[in-house]
Amino acid sequence: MKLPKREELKFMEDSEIVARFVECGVNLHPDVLAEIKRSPNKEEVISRLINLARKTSPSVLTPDTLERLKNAGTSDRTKLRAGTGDAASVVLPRRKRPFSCEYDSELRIKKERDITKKSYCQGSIESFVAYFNNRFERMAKLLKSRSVLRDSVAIELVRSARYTGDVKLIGMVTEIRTSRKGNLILELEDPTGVVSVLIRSQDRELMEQAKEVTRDEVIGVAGYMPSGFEMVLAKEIFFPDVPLRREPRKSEEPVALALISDVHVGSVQFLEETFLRFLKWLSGEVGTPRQRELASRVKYLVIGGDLVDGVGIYPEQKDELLIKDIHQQYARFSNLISRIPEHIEIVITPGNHDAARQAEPQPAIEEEFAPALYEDPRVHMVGNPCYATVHGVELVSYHGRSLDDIIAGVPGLSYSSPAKAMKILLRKRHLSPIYGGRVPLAPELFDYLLLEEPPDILHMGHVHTTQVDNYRGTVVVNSGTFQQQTSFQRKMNIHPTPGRVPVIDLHSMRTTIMRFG
Ligand code: D5M
Ligand code: FE
Ligand code: ZN
Repeated sequence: MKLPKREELKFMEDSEIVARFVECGVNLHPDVLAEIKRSPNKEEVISRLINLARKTSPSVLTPDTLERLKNAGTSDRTKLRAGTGDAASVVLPRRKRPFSCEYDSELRIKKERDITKKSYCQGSIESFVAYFNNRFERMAKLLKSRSVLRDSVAIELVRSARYTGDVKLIGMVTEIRTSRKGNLILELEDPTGVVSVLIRSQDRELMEQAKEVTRDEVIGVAGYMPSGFEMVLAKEIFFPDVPLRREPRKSEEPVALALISDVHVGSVQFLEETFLRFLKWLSGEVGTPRQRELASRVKYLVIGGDLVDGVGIYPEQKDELLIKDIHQQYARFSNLISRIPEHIEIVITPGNHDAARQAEPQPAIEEEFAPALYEDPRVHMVGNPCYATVHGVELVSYHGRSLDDIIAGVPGLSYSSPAKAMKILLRKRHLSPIYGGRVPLAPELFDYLLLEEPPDILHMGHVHTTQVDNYRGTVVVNSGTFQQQTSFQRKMNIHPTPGRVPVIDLHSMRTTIMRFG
């Protein structure tokens, strides 16, 4: 095979840079091209220049436009020196407009449900009391709206007045223990008191249900208080759940939503080739006619956290990092994102590997670490969880860290079927109920993790396994990863499914899993 000469290689690189700009409808002045090539951080400079071009829409990106970028107060890390000259720019033909361009964007991010820039959390005892009160009140209201629990009473009543007979209660589970005889005892608390609830091991069906109960969630119990007994004997347990007959909302327009997460840029296991194939498909460059048709309908992309691998996330992580600087990791990520076609709107939430507060709810990734993402007019940088309406369809996107606790705590669950764990969280109407487990919870005055309304789409990631399911009309999606199995995951017996992307047609609400791996 004949190897390309040095000049040819260099030419390929130039045309690649030029093509990146042309894809966004901008031609590049040769001086600017030369400037980009001189820059020590090409990745970041290219994506930031593309962002600038997107905002100002010049037909040619000239040294003058560059000057404006410099004056816009960008950080020193990415400043470019502008050159001069009047050589002709390189012109390439523009691509055909994809189908989804025919429809206006209809994305509303519910900022009132986003913690970004409004954390009041102080971490004091009082704030924990206020946080759990907010959770209890709102969850109790959800439970009370179920007809079966309308006649529930305050715990104080069964505790004080030597109560006997049938009783219905709503309370927060403060403790779960197994008795010597194998019965299950739940401590249930409401603002008026605490009571023990006994689930007998011989009540097989009830025991099965009770296995799903976790600490700090709010449940309803129907039971019986025998005379002279200190505990309520449970007959039934009620989770807030999702109504059985609920008509899921649909979009009038035939547009589609792609969901990804856990890209882990910077990790030696990041599958860049696979990710590039995904980007090529989004751009309509690869795939069967049907796959291209679907790509042309993708109008939204949600990225549910773990954009990069981060630095110092776990011991010995350094050995598994290809890019060891967090800024550089985000620069590379932004560069990849800048290749996404113009017409796609992008929602980005943080995960536990990202540069954001670790405690949930997480505010958006900090601007200082990912300036290019903030400059990109197509990108919405939001918190975790994120609540949004897309063409009338209610979407909740949550990174999914609580799945670790649910999978570890509920028997019969595994990392290979995350949708089961996600359905349990839907039944609990809470994204991250357990305090003091693996998920750090911030005691905000408002519980941002509570699912007040059942969503039409529940999106999570974190477990690196793609799976799609439906629970009572809610599309339940785990969007997998673009990272190969890590040594830690090998030890934990976790087998990721990288390169699979769920795409939801918002009109039919059908999901297609695209495979790029
Ligand atoms: O999580 C990637 C995968 O690794 C996900 O399946 C959870 C699992 N994981 C992460 N941390 C832990 C701990 N501490 N225990 C058990 N399993 C874990 P990522 O967030 O991408 O690192
Ligand atoms: Fe991850
Ligand atoms: Zn994660």
